[in-house]
Amino acid sequence: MTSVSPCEPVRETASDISSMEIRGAATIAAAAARALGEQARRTDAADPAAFEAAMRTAARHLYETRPTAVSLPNALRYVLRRMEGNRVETLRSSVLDSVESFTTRLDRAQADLGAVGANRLRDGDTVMTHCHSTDAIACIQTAVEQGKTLSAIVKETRPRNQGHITARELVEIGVDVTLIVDSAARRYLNDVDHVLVGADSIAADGSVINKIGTSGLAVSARDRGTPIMVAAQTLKLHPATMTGHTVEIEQREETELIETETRQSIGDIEVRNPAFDVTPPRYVDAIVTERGQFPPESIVVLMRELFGDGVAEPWADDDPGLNGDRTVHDSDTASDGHREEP
Ligand code: RI2
Repeated sequence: MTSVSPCEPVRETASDISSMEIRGAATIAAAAARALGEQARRTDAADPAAFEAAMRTAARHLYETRPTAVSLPNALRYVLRRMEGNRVETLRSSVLDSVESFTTRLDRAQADLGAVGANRLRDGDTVMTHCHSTDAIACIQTAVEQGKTLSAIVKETRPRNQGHITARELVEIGVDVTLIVDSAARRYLNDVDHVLVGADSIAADGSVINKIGTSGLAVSARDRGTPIMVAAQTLKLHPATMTGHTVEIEQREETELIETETRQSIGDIEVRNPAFDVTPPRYVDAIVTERGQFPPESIVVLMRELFGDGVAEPWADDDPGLNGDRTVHDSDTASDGHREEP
């Protein structure tokens, strides 16, 4: 099997995803799909087999960037599964069509999800956020567009402070924002009507894999009786978890936490920087999707409807089935996939 190097836009997108220049599960998915479109446009393949091989190589390159957000393999799967034709030109146009339909569906899903989530928010409510999620922001934005006045307590979300992005976007849409350090969350939970977070992956058992710190926040919120709402379009459903696979929790660079010099001045320590954690379903009140809201325990029904029972890995030369190589690093499980819907 010939192996060609991915085109420049694919390599750039992959590098930007790894470095988190491109971040957020939905944004990563859209960028990966667009990069596949660029690969299709630029592939100068002599025959259909060479074209397909080039597409698979590009998809693998993108797949290997970050392991936790299932939106990435789901996006790659959506595009590659619709690649069809027995001429290079037909294959190319099928990829370009599916990239376009994928991004259109993504936008529509987020708008529909926003409307569902907005119904849970009442005029005058205060929401606590963690990290930055476009799905979560969509709920708040729709509620504001409906004429509701909302306030937000925004956790800064160490180590990369994505809370600053949330704060800026919420200010732009007219929400009163209070920024807090992560460790102040419990203190402010009494002032909050909802905890609202996004997700990188949702497992078949309803576990939510999201930015590190989500699970601690959920436990504290449950203790205070504050409802926890997860905004996650179905692109975040992880179909491989239906067959018992688990989700790898990304470990990022130590330097995100501490500068090398400071670390050396402390002495011989280990530094761990997991990017995500797993919130068990018992701490989650509702998973809000574009298909409606679900108690976490029933998300598997939607997952079966969307993915069936099997999940392929169409970027592998022998397509052995998704995520066989992915291991779990957390005590709870989560998983990966997508059939007709992104
Ligand atoms: P949307 C982010 O991960 C956060 O964990 C966020 O909750 C999740 O992606 C979903 O984002 P990271 O890429 O798809 O910042 O809702 O590590 O935008």
